[in-house]
Amino acid sequence: MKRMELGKILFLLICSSLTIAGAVGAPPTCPATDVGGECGDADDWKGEFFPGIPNIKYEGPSSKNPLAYKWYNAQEEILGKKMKDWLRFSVAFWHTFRGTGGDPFGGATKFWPWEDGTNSLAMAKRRMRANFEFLKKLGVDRWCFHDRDIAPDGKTLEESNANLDEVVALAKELQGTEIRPLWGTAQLFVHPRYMHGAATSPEVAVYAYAAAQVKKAMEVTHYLGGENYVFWGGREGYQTLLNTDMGRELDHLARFLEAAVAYKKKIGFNGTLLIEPKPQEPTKHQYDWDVATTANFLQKYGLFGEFKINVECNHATLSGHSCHHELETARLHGLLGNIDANTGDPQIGWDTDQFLTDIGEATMVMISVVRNGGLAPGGFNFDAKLRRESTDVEDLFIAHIGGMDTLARGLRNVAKLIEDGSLNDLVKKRYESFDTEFGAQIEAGKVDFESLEKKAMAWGEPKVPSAKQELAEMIFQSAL
Ligand code: XUL
Ligand code: CO
Repeated sequence: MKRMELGKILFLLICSSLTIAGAVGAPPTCPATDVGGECGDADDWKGEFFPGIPNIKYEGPSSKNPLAYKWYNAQEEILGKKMKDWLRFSVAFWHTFRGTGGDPFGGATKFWPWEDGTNSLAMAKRRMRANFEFLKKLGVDRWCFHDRDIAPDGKTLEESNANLDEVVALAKELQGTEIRPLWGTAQLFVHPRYMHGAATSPEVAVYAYAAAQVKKAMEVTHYLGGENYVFWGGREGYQTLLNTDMGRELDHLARFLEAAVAYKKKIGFNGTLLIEPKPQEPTKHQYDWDVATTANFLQKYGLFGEFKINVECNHATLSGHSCHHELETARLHGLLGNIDANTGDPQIGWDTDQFLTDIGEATMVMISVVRNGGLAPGGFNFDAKLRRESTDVEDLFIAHIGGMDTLARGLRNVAKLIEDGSLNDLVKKRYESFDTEFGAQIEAGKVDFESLEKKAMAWGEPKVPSAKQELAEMIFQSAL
């Protein structure tokens, strides 16, 4: 075949697949023009958003009801605290109420009945009402949001702020006395102005715009009684070092965070500031690569003590660590503040943001949380979404119930491991040679190289015992 013809065929194939991708998906179930129907351009909504869904209750492990908790029993005490106080669950507004099921190869698959296909203020308010009905039915009293998830961008910063104020006023009313944001944040990665970064953009006007957005997002988080504020630097990184002054960008990021600390104090916001590491995606390299990198950054710029870390499990695995490793690293630095509870897929190399269903992983996560004495004022934010193919409203409930039960089961397993004590004994035994007088002197920093050399000569070749890894794994498994 001639090259020209082959090119033509390829071109036609590409065009037809693009047409297919563009055509997939039903129209919104509630078109914006449907003014006479259930969803007009007002934010009101007749009846319930989730009419077939009851308030979710604990029914115990033998229950077969998908709309009930089998392991999460909010008021039950485990290891000296109520389950609800260990777990402090939160719903992520962006996934649950703005997730469309779209991916790079296809558009939306989810058209919730209350959506009218617009990003209007009226729609934002109606969505907020759906959010609070969802939280109440689930029995969860925390939620997390980005400024631009909950209210539409305006033509100017002033207009965006006014939109946000209007939606936040409604959220405040709907929160009542029970519900509060676990954390708020500013979305500094979707708008094209942030394509080179926000705090690390080489454009000073972008740096200023980002600061203004964070200032406002901190104000509304404070106003809503939020307990934390998150910085996730999705575009704070680089695509190539050939065009990047990394030293200058890191300095800018530190100045930006210093200014945020100063503003937090100025407005009397007592919430914890959290940095959420992620190694890459959307940038090729994100500056807050993992917990250790972030801890070092905080130390270098004198910000230690002002920030804690929000560990996201799927980000942990993207950086080549386990979630447990990241949690333990954060905990040992005194930086463990919050968990974005999700998981990745071992066969897919990107941030799939799935609900955690692996009981072993959940147990390891809860080992760190229990060692940390809990997460408060942080908690578990379900930064997790339904699969593209899950399109029923009830799937939103099932996914959260599953995630909550998995972590609750992890907590119960930790209690079993602690009660049994043999895993703890195994670890303790491995280090018992340091529980001697000489070992204690080493740990106290009182032994120099000359004394160590003398001991080495006196003791001769050390007898090195087994690590007992398989036994440790067997004990761990027996608690699941
Ligand atoms: C992105 C991510 C964000 C942050 C908040 O990977 O995790 O949703 O949690 O900006
Ligand atoms: Co996250």
